[in-house]
Amino acid sequence: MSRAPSSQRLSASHFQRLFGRPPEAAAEAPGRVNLLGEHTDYNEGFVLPTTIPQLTRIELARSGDGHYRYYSANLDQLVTYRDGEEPPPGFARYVYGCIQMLRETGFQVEPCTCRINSDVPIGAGLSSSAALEVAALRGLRALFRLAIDDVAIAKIAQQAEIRYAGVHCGIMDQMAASLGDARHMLFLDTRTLERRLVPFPDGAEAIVLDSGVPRKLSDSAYNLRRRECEEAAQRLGVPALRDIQEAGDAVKALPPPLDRRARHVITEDRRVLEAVRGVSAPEFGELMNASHASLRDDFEVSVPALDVLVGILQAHPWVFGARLTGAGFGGACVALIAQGMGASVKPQVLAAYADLGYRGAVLV
Ligand code: NG1
Repeated sequence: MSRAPSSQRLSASHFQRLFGRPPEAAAEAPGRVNLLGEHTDYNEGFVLPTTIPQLTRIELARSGDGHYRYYSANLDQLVTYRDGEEPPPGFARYVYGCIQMLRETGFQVEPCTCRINSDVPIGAGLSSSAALEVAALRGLRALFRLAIDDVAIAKIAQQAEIRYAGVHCGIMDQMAASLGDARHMLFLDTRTLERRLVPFPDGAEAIVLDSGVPRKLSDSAYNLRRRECEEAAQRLGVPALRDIQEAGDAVKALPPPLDRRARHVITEDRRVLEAVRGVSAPEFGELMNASHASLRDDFEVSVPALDVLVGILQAHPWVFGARLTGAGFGGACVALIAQGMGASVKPQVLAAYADLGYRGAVLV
């Protein structure tokens, strides 16, 4: 009989102390970082995320007494509610949303208890919410033996995020957490959900650095960008910007800033399609650099600190390319670097960033 790793034994006994019974099921799901394809998922376009080593873990059991009890080890917080009640906004709302969505989809879910523990950084653009949703849905699938596949888990997780966390997001994060892996990039068509795991360019790996700038305005600006893209698509007479392949005369004739917004989405989709043709690490890096310029100039979602950090990364001899990742307005940068060089690149880049008065951090 194999022994559980010590951290698992510890948390299982913590679960027992919390709820007076051992867990009946356990699951986990990773955070993600997007290499290319930013602000394309809600335009039904292409994305290229990979998963990160940090995970959200969940242990679960039936509660047997009509109560739902969710414990967050990170927050040391226990939230309790009964059917007909709603938990307050926060981590419990994500689990609640997943259960509500499972029921709406026709699955039977009984009241349960769960313990959640995560090392996915929160609010850094690494999709801690998708990791929690997918971990919760995997755990509920195991506990109640639900016949539900990984794509359905991603779709239900996305609906939980939209309906119960109030974030009108695309499906990239949940698909990455449910179907991605850390050794590959997940090439995903967000319209058809066709997907393929593609290897990293030879001799390259990804690192992620936090700019230290919180993503304050991102919710309202994100929704504004969505509306601008929808309006551009409508004026161009297509269901979504994904349907335009060239930033030609019709795009140029759009009123500003819709012309620039559309140009970003169209060129970004092309960069993803180019990247999965099997390009070299330097070519992939060039596509990332072009993506950052487009996010900064056409989509206008960068901030000075992100431009500074990306500039330092791009100038480093072991870096093939770098750009902001996630929605923007602060948060993290992703870089493709020579394999095995992270231990020297990360401190050198952060020291140069600190010399300019900023305080960054290593995320991956
Ligand atoms: P981040 O910023 O990593 O949370 C957000 C959206 C994604 C995608 C990117 C931009 C949420 C939960 N996720 O990601 O779906 O649209 O922005 O490419 O809002």
